Amino acid sequence: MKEDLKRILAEAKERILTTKSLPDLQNLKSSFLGKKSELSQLMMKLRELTPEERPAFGKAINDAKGVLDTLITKMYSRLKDAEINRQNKDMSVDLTMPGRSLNKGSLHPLTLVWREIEDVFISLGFEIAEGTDIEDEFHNFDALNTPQDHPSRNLADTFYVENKQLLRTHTSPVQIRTMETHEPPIRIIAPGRAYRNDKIDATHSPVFHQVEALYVDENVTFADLKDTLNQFVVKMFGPGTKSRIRPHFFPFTEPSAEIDISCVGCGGSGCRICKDSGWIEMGGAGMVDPNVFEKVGIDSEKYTGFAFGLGMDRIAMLKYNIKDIRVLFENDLRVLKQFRNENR
Ligand code: 2NL
Repeated sequence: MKEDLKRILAEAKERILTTKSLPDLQNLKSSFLGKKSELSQLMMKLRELTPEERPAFGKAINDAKGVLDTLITKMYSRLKDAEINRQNKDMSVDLTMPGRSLNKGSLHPLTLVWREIEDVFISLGFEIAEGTDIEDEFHNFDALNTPQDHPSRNLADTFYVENKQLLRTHTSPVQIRTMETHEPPIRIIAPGRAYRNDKIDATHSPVFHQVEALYVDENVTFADLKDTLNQFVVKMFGPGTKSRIRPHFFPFTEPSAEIDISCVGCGGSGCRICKDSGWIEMGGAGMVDPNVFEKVGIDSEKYTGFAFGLGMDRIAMLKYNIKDIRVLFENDLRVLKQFRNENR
C-alpha cells in the first residue's frame, strides 16, 4: 500500500505539473482528490491494516491529499495568469505603429488675402468696418453722388431685391454709414462681398470681393492717399512694388484716379501678365467729393478725406497666380489643397 501511495502521488504530481488548461486541471482535481479517486479508495483499505499501522498511514494519505491540493492551487493561479496575459496581449495597443493622419483643412486663398489685407491696414492705423450685403439706394447710390440716370443703377447692372432694396454694388455703403454715425477722424477699411449683374468670364463674377479704405480728418491730402497706397502695396506684394495713379472720373471723388501697381510677374519690364505694359490695374481712388460729405452731414469746409477701392479677387489672383476668377468660387479641392500649409 505504501508503494501504491508513492506511485499515485508521483503520477498525480507529474500530470498536474504538465496540465495546459484550466478545464483539464479541474478534471485532474476530481480524479485525484474526489470521492472515487485512488486516494479515497486507499482510505477505505485502512480497515485492512492493523490498528497500530492505521494512524500513520491515514496521516500519510491525508498529507498526500494536502500536497496535491496545494499543487493544484498553485497550478491554477499559474494557468489563470497565463490566460490573462494572453487576453491582454490580444487587446494591447502597438505604440510603435504609425498613426493615421488627419485630413486637415485649409483656408481659401481669398480668406488668406482678406486677413492679410486687414493686418496690413491695422498696422497703418485703420479699423475694420462691416455692413450688410442688402442695402438701400440711398446708401449705395444717392449718398455717393451717383446721378439718378447713371447707368450703374440699371436693372441690367444692379440686382434689386424688393422694396427698393438692392445687393450692394460696392462696399461704399459701409463707409457712408460710418460717416453718418461717427465724427472725424475716421480711418476705416470695409472689406466684403459686392454684387453686379455681370456676365461670368475669366475676369468677371456677379459676386466679387472688394476692400475700400476711407480716411477723413482735417488736412488729409492727396499725398496721404499716395503714401497709404504705396505702403499697402509694398506690405502686400513685397518691397520694390510701386504704385502709380492715372486721372479718372468717379461721381464720389474729386479729383479721381485709377491705381496701378508695378507688375508682380516681371517687376515692370513687361510680361504676359501685364501685357508688356509693366503695370497692373488694381482699383480706383480719389479725394471724397464735397457732395458726399454733405449727404452724410460732415462739414466739407473743415474736413477732407481720401477713399480708394481695390478688387480683392484680383489681389488673390495676382498673389497666387490664379488665371481665372471662377477658380475662386468653384472650391475644387484639388485647388484648395494647395493652400494647406498656409497656417493663418
Ligand atoms: C474701384 C473704385 C473707388 C471709392 C471707391 C469711396 C467711398 C466713399 C466716398 C468716396 Cl464713402 N469714395 N470709394 C473711391 C474711389 C474709387 O473704387 O474701381 N474699385 C475697385
